[in-house]
Amino acid sequence: MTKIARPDFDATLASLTQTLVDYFLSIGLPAEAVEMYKKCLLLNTQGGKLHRCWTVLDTAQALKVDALTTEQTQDLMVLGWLVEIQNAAYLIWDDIMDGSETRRGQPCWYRRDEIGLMSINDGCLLASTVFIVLKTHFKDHPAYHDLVEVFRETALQIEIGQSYDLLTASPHYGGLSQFTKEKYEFIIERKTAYYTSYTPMSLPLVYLQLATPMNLKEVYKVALSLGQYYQVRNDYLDVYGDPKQTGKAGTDIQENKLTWPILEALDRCNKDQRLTLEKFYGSQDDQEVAKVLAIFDELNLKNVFEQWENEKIASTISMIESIDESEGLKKDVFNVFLAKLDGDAL
Ligand code: GPP
Ligand code: MG
Ligand code: MG
Ligand code: MG
Repeated sequence: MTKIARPDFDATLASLTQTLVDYFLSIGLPAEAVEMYKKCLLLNTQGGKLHRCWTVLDTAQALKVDALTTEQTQDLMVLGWLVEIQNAAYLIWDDIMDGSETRRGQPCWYRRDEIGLMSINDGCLLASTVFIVLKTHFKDHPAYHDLVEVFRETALQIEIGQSYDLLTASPHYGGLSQFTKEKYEFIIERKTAYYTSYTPMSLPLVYLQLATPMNLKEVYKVALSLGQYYQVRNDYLDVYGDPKQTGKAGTDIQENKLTWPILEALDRCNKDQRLTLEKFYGSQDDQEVAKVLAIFDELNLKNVFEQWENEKIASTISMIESIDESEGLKKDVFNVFLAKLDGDAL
């Protein structure tokens, strides 16, 4: 098999899209609705770095002693797209729940005039798409049921994480005194780490039938650490990222989110700063938000993040070094993932 490049992924999506269009037409969905679905699928899977797609393929390549066959490579690219499509559904819903304006440099899907609340159903359709493709593409694969299970479990984990993310951010929840590191760790393990790193790394293990309980446990351990890094950086960039680079404007302060910057600020602030944070965190007013940002700056959160980041990467690397490879897992799976963690790819 020749080396895979971005156009190969694009071609796989084009062919998947055609399969889905044919499927919807065959069950009688009117052509104009099929056209809308197609637009939704294509627009909501564009603009990202396909980080999860690549992880599925790279992980499989790192796991296999022999080169992957052409058929295996194709299948893995399809599985990668399914992770992206499931992600696209959750991003549509997340942007509604977080009151976001932009995603990947475009207005959020629900913000488009012609879409609005139809976006909720569009997210449902994208989420269902995953299972249509699994059935049409993998029903004869020996691990079919396990593949289905990966996506079902992923959905549940994201939803559990999101529910606690929303509950803790609610103005009825009890305020900053209720924010703890333990709650934060629960949220990010479920809403992000699971689907961002564990799902794309465990899918190839399942597909290649290397998913022993020990291998999955080892993958989970490192995937959790990588996913924590990913979400802490996502939280940091929500405050300090350049929207031109991240493609989105932050909303975490306005939405009263339990995130890394506020936890670090609460840990470091004096009494006066704490009073200001308590008063203005969660405000929709730009000037009040600026007061929160000023305290983040006073507390040097940029430096705190840099230090946290270096320590997290170092501890993840030493975790990778201790991975048990005796049942076919390879340390390279994680090194490849680590090497790609530049910029915000959510
Ligand atoms: C990332 O949180 C988590 C998700 C996108 C999962 C959404 C789950 C649902 C059940 C809808 P985030 O809000 O910090 O991401 P971003 O910063 O990209 O908006
Ligand atoms: Mg969000
Ligand atoms: Mg969110
Ligand atoms: Mg975020």
